[in-house]
Amino acid sequence: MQDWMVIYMLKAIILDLDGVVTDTAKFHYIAWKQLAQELGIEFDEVFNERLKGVSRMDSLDLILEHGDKKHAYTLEEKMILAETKNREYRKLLNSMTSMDILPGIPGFLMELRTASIKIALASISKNADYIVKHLNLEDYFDYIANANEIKRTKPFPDIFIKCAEKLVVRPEECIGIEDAKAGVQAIKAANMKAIGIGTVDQMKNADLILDSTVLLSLDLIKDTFNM
Ligand code: B16
Ligand code: MG
Repeated sequence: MQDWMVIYMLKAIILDLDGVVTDTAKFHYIAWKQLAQELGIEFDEVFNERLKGVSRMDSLDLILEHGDKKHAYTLEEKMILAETKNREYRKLLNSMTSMDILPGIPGFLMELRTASIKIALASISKNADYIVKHLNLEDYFDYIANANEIKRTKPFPDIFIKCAEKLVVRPEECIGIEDAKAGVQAIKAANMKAIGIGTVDQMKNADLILDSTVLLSLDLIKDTFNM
């Protein structure tokens, strides 16, 4: 039988964290801005947008390049700079509570639980566990990917494939939800259906585009993907 004739059952939903479950961009912004100021680099909210879904070290490289300081630091120095930013960032994360969960997400997670659909978290943030704990959401996730164990970051599919393996489901039985272009690419490369949270322009490769997490529902997913 041809693959396109197969109707897969929906067995798992794999969510990105930042921009899907919560919004840490404002905290990243404050912490990166502080570091950029110390380094004499201009940093604003427009530039901060470019760092969404980008790993910590890659974000630092982009900031240094933006400030014409691409080759000004050794790898060791860059690691210290990234660690300095992370310390500030974690201080800011301490203020997070379940009030910081994005609209619609608690109800959606509960709906998935009730329907026995597995849930995983595919975030490249090395602070993912810490954030999930602050949001009081630990009990919802069957698996939280450990970014330290993922060699190739998004747009490579590795983190989504790892989640499917850990949940013991086929990629075709999963739906991934992302807010970053590289994240949507990673989901598609993993052979999963992708829901993009954002504008049509940013999310054009997603199979379903929603402008807010508040619109997420199991019925909509089942109708859209015929699963
Ligand atoms: P950390 P996601 C990403 O999370 C953020 O969008 C991005 O801005 C951040 O630089 C990256 O995590 C790394 O975060 O410094 O905590 O390891 O969207 O993949 O959930
Ligand atoms: Mg994200």
